[in-house]
Amino acid sequence: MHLHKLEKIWLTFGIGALIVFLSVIGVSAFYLGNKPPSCLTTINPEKVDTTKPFNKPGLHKVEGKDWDYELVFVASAFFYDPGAVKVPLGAKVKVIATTKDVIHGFEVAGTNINMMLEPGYVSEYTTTFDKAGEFLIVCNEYCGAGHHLMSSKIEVVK
Ligand SMILES: [Cu+2]
Repeated sequence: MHLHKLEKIWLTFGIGALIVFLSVIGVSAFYLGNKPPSCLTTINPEKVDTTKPFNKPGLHKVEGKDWDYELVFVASAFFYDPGAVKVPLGAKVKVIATTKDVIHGFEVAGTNINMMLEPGYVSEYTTTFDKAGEFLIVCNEYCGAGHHLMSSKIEVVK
């Protein structure tokens, strides 16, 4: 089989690039241990009410961590617990949420918090609330007949 000179160059370049990319991914995954940053925390969805921190939904002050507060939410058909919560302005808050039954959404309108809550997994997002006002939490994953009734709110107060 006769290969044109340019074909040889492109084949060499293509195979070389493939080897480089696979080596980079291989070293990153198997030697450095990198993996996608999601779904790292799991939970038994039937024992959410008795599992920390979901046994006490709401805002909790924490010490000695990179954030000032933990805001714990439990979603279930068709409401969020707590149904409303006050957060001090400027506080760095870690939002921790899960669901007891089906997949729910957790979008805080007007912010960039937008998580999917899956049964068996814990979703987390750390943010600083630096704008005062009321922020509506809505479910953006269709979860059943009462989906449109599902809401909560975060009030950022001075
Ligand atoms: Cu829903």
